[in-house]
Amino acid sequence: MRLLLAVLVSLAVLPSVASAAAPRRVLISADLAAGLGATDGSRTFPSDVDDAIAVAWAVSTPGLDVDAVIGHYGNNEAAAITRQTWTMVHDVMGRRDIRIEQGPAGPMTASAERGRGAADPCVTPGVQLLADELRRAPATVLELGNLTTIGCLVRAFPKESANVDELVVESGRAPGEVFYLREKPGVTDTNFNQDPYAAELVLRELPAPITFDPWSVNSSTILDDARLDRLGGDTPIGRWLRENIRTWRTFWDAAFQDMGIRAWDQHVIFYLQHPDAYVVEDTPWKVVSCAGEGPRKNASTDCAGHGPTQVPTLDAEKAQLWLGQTPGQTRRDGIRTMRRFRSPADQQAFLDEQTALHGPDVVPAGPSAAGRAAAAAAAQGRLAAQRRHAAQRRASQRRAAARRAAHRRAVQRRAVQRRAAARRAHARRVARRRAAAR
Ligand SMILES: [Ca+2]
Repeated sequence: MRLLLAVLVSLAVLPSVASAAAPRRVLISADLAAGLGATDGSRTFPSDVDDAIAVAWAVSTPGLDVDAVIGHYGNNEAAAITRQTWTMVHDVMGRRDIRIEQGPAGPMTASAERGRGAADPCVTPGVQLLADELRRAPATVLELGNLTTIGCLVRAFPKESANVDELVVESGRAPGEVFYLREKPGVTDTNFNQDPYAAELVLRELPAPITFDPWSVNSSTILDDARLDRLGGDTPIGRWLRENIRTWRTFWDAAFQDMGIRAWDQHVIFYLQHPDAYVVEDTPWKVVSCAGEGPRKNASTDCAGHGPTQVPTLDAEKAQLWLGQTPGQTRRDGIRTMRRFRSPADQQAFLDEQTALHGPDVVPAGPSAAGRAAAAAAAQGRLAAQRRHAAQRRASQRRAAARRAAHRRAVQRRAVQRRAAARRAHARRVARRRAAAR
């Protein structure tokens, strides 16, 4: 997810699929911190909740087969995050078949600067688990936080990293894009900024396609209070999520008056289920360094939003990831970014399916009217989405069939022409032989 540096609030924070056919095998790396407070003494704000909603949604979705979740530093400390992931996935959702381990507790940047060794953040059960799972079979990897886990995989397990079939990441921005929320600046791309070193390593060296869920998408949609009040319906995970996002809602509302919360990481989950719901483009990329001198540190750099009047929260920004055409860009096959929803109906489906936590583990139980309404809404949302995607698949199949038919006709036409030409040439040879015989 994404996050933010805060703004008017002393320190706000926030950190930050395939369908039909066989389920898509998925491994998730995340900083799932819903319900956690300030555990390291340096924070005064609660932790963002989007990873929890995203992971619960992925685990509940029939088209996704989640085999492992790695908990790492970001929205909170790695150990607390990993414990919270166990609680939610194993205890509340009852999915003890999903393996969970602790990943990096800090950025690769630091280890790169001080040289590797005992404090190397990559030496963790979580990075090992990710490598083990990839050795077992290829999988799609989702990164809902900073890219340290994946950077560690690339560096320590290059062979296994070749088994990533696609990496989907919540991070990035258009070139020069300044982040505003309710017209307030000062927010940053927290996932990228926590470890630009690992992010650049992954961009350069991971062989798989990488798809980004950038600011224009991840900040685009608010889960409003009415939806949050019925998130997950009358189920254990629904009740747990509603309980554990309460503090964050209060905090967020005070900071941004959003009347709800932003759905940052959740786009990664919806994209896997409905890739056609977004406009996705191949993109060049560039890491823009925000390092600078003087009391305002980076006020003279090219980073978006920086300058003599920049808000203080951007003083700590290390670098920005620009996805799009820009001087000094790097281009590599397979780097893609979502730009926006394809249509308002797609955005509506994103909200509806997420609110229902669409999936077999989330069957609203009991006689409550709210539960029945949520079930009906969920069923309707699923049906509408299935119809829409079936229609898209049929249209796509018709176009492919038309292309194949045209190709067959062209091949047949050329074959007929070749045979006719051969017959004419043969007739000419026969005529010449006869003329010579006479
Ligand atoms: Ca996150």
